[in-house]
Amino acid sequence: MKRIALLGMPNTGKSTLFNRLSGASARVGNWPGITVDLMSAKVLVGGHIAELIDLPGLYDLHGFSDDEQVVRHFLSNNEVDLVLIVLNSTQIDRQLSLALQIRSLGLPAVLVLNMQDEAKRAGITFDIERMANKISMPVLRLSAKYGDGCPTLLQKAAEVIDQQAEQVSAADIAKRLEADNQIDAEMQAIVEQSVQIPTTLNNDTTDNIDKVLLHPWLGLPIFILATFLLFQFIFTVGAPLQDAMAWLFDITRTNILEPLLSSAPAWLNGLLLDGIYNGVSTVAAFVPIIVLFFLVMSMVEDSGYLSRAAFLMDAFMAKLGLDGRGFVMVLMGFGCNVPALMGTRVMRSKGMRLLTMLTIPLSLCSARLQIFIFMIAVLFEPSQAALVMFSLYMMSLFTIFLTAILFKGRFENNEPFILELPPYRFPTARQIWLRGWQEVKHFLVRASKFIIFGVVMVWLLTNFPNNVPVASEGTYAGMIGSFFAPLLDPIGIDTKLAIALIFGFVAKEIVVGSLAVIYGLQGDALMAQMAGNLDWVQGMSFMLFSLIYTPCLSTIATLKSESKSSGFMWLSIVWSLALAWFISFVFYQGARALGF
Ligand SMILES: Nc1nc2c(ncn2[C@@H]2O[C@H](COP(=O)(O)OP(=O)(O)OP(=O)(O)O)[C@@H](O)[C@H]2O)c(=O)[nH]1
Ligand SMILES: [Mg+2]
Repeated sequence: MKRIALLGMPNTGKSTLFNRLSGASARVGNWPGITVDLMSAKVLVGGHIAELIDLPGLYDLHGFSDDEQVVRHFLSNNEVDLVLIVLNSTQIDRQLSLALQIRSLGLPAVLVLNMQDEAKRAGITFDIERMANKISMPVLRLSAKYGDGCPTLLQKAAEVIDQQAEQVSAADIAKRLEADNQIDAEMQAIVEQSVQIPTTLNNDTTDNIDKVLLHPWLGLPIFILATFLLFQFIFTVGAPLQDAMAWLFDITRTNILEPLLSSAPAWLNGLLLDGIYNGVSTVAAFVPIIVLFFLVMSMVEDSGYLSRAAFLMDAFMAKLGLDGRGFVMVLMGFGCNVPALMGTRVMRSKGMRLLTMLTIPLSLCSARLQIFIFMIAVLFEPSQAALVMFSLYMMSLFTIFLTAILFKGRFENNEPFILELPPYRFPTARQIWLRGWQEVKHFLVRASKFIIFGVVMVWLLTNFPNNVPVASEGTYAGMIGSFFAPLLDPIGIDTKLAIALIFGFVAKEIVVGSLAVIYGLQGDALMAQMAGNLDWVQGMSFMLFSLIYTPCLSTIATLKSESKSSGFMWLSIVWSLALAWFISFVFYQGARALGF
């Protein structure tokens, strides 16, 4: 099978083109460093079935960040039949150097001048014949986002592959990667002779927006307000959808499942309905909110505002031993901590990378969001919901900053970094849809992996031994709860909550499902029962603990694999457990002392 690799600088649209050509859904975003690992898919090129490979962006073939090494390692170990060099046409004067570096490897290549739509708007024109002559490889114009030029690209790619006499071996490439060349002069000559760039680029819209959004003292308040409004929006639209889902699951149970299972043995009935169905449906009711959350997230990621957030926070983050990129990883962590941890690969300094990785698990991910939405609905008035939610996000940031300050001495860093501010963009409906669908799939995979396992375990622990009342002190769950009571009593967490927390260590998605199983109820009945059992101080203490302690096993596994150190993984686990307990303790005892 032929192998085609996409190479280019970060944020040039490689993954967008990959998705276009293959129909896959690699993650796309207006931030350099979204792709950190290989992704491959099959495509039909001329008469060949080819493997198309999306790679992380790189500034330099000889760069030494972890994601640049991924590319080098790939080229040194795989025979490649064609390289598609993807450039951002509006930055051709800076990006052509990489194309020349790649050319010097001697691989068959096609130069793809992407983002033609933006180049046209900026008034940049290309003489592609001339450029092709100069650079001695086919050159073509394309817009991956809108799909213009893709058929021509496939045609050209097929031609190049067909003409190719023999393959360059990976070992040869590895050798050539060692050698360095001087290509600045050649690059200048090509740009001068075959590209027309207006002396002043008309990037007016972006500049005008930035005048406001990057305003020295309005910038941050605007950022905070915008974040607040986005969450407010997600709740206002999402909460009724969630209610509707819960109601649907409820009537399905009473009208269909209960009659259907009425003749089954009591234990089976209990396991299926009070265990699996209650648990899974309580969690599944959150799907609309999660989808909505990621739709908004995909718009934010594609807008280019992340880089502005990095810019606004950079000076502050530097005081904490981090930089603006760390803040963006934390924002990405609001979606899911795992890709955020992998996103730190763009950092070249090991110390900075580890310090950032230590803070990311404290970022309030969408799985924890479910717990909070649920507990807030149980314990607070609807009018208070947004404020409580917002305070939890602030708490998440506070613990992140605190962690960085406390540990910055241990992780030295001296990496200067230059922040690029890409133009503002708006995702196409197709991009938003791809992302939303991707997240739903991810959720379902996790659900089948963790949630069903979790709720069945919780059901077993709360129903056995079966000579005592369900979920009472005498059950296995009760015994575990009593064991941890000396630790959890001082922070107001009772046995039922304790069991949910223990399973929450596996994945936060289990927590709400476990509560449903432990209480043997779902929907409104569950909420009413819990509201009667807990007061808001206990609920808040539970939320604080859930917020801060280790998010899930996947995060732990990623921490270990990215840091290549079990010691670091344990540091993260122990630190977050200790911090979670301490903050819950201070809150709970403080609130009680004040008479709440
Ligand atoms: N206007 C315009 N935007 C594009 C085009 N192609 C990609 N983009 C946008 O450019 C941004 C970066 O796209 P990605 O596909 O994630 O870029 P990448 O090269 O894979 O980036 P890394 O994985 O970080 O190296 C996204 O906001 C895309 O929507 C295009 O042809 N025109
Ligand atoms: Mg990419």
